[in-house]
Amino acid sequence: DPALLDISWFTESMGAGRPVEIEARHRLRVTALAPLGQQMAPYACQRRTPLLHSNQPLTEALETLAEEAGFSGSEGRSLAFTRAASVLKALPGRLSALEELGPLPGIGEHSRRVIQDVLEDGVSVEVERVKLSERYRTMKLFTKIFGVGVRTASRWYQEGLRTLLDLQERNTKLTRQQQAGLRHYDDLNTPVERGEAESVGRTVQEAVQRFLPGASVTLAGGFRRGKPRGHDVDLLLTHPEAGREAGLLSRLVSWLDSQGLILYQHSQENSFALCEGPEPPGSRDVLDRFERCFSIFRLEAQGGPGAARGWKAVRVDLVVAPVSQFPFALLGWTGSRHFERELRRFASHERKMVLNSHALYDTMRKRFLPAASEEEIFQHLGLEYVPPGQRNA
Ligand code: DCT
Ligand code: MG
Repeated sequence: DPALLDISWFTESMGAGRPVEIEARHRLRVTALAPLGQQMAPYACQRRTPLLHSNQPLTEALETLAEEAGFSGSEGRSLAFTRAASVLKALPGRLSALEELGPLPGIGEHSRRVIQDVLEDGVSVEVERVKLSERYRTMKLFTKIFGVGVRTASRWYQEGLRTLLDLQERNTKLTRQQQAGLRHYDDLNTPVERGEAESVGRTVQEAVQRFLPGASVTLAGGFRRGKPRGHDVDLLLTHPEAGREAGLLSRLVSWLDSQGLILYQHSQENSFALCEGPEPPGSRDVLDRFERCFSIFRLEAQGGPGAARGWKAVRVDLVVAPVSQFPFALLGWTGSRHFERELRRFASHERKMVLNSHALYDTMRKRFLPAASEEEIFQHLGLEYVPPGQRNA
């Protein structure tokens, strides 16, 4: 019972002279807390992780270190901090002492130290130092440009570039995508509100009906998990009759473009073929293989920063999935990133299956396992269904 877990209010307000009651409450505390480490399932996809949780300062500190490790190319270290943060997000209440954690899976020594510092001092000196460091700040500035990843940002940093102005003044070679990213930097780093995402969804839905009546447009990503704002709009397109979706994306994007709604776009074709068999896990970003359009929409402003100008640039990903792959695409595109990573790890390590956004492959029985819904995919994996709002790992 979550209510029993946080009894610090009780211990703090305990007066003297009531020893019997105190002892009874202490027993409660012990029995309520001891199983916590055992109750916490090792994979994030076995846990329920709500959007709002009680350990924000701790998870923020750990996620800063995860980000910093990613900036330095230490993927393993980054993952360790991400895992620790994810475990804390699933705790039923606020952590007030490190001991309460017990033998929780996935929280290593370094993470424990950070947690202890934040619990005791309110901040971690290590995290504060990272946040102030020139390298971290520059990497953050550069990787927030659409089309700039860690490798490019790192190269620029090594070349001595520090500001967006540096990029322009020193005539740094930029891709068309990065140029668009720089041009719309402020807009693209202003959160997309749910209302804006829904508005983009309606626009796309209306346009899609012109070319393919009956096709559906689904808002995935963080918004499907209940987030009130996000960094982009992730839309999945499909049609209930197999094959009808072919050719839809290029016609859709051309039309949107002709209406002046597209500020930037590049599309890629579907490169996934079931007959090839499954790809080895981790061989390539599996989300890359649908017919997909990376775009920047020109959204009529509904107040907010773009109001005076009348419009705002918004990042939109359009992804087309054949209906047979749709549940896999929906599961893969709903996230969170860490939840997805853990689902794939669980599938491979615990079930000898390969899961990606197209299909689920059973390597023991050497066959694909079809699914008509997300629920069926969880069933194939022998996992309890986790609704989107609880996938905020
Ligand atoms: N995804 C994933 N692995 C990746 C990239 C994406 O599993 N390497 C999934 C998880 C979420 C979904 O795709 C959409 O990605 P984002 O838009 O980056 O994430 P988000 O949760 O929607 O976050 P935001 O609210 O910031 O857009
Ligand atoms: Mg998103």
